[in-house]
Amino acid sequence: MSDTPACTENLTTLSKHLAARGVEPGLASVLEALALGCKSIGHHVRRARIEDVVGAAGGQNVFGEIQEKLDVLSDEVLLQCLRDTPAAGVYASEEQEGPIVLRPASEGGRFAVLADPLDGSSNIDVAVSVGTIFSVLPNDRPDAESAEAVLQPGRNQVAAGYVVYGSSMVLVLATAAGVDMYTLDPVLGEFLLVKAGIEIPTEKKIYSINEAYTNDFDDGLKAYLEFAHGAGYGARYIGSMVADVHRTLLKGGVFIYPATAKAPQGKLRLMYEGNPMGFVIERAGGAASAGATPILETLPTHVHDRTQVILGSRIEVEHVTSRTHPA
Ligand code: P6P
Repeated sequence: MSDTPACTENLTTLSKHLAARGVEPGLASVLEALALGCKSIGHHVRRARIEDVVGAAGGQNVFGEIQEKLDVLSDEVLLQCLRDTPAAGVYASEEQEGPIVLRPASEGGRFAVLADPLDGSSNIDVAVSVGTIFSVLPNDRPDAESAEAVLQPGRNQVAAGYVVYGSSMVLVLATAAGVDMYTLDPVLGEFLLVKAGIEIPTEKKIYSINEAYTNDFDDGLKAYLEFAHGAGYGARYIGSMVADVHRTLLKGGVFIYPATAKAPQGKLRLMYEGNPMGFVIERAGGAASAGATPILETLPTHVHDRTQVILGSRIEVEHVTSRTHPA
């Protein structure tokens, strides 16, 4: 046996690590399709100004919000990637009126994918980090052929994650085995594993909330902010959920998007923002609350339901909910 040194190149690709994690091939194919779609979306985000895809598309989404050109493009990319994936049965997104049945569970469409194809897209024209958020549910209910198959609590997710289009393209993926982080190597065109088994710090004096809405906050949340201000907390708020949650996952702290007078159910969407981010944070050892109960326990009534989000380090979430929702 020659004594040449072992290769030190990081060649642990997403596909290789999913297999090593024991992720079953059908689910792995859906996650690899989402990763492919995000590589394409990230390419367009980086070239947004060059390709003149910054700005409004001229239409509105189902909420009457102005659709950015890249919102529409990103949604089409994910949909195309999943149409080409036999295990993908249903697709739903912030940009779609309702869920789309790609193929019945009876023909192999065993998973439902819900996505916010490009979260925070209004930040693109000022080059702030944005991202794609995705949630994967089993498409195994008796009514699997119907769009309602996606109306499941977040506890049912089999995988969830996000890609941050920032200084690098970072994929964070949570499965039953844990939370892993990959960075895109632009030369290889592969997401390479950079950290396996991420665990969120149990506490960190950072809170992330849009304090411009303080007058709308309930007394409990105002009491929390008074506590944080007096206990030497730092404030960090980017205004792009993927960026704020990614920082919270890696450094600890708490991210809060509460109910306000303007958004009495909260602004963020349950199925493709609260649930996937809650799954990632809980799998990393943190907590994700909708106020009185965990986000993942919420029973959805509609694919576009909204939710409060209080997520991050377990101790930091408790500092908030013990004041907003005392036992
Ligand atoms: P606000 C971006 O528009 C987004 O949907 C999330 O990415 C972000 O966390 C939130 O809205 C920011 O909302 O009201 O603070 O501007």
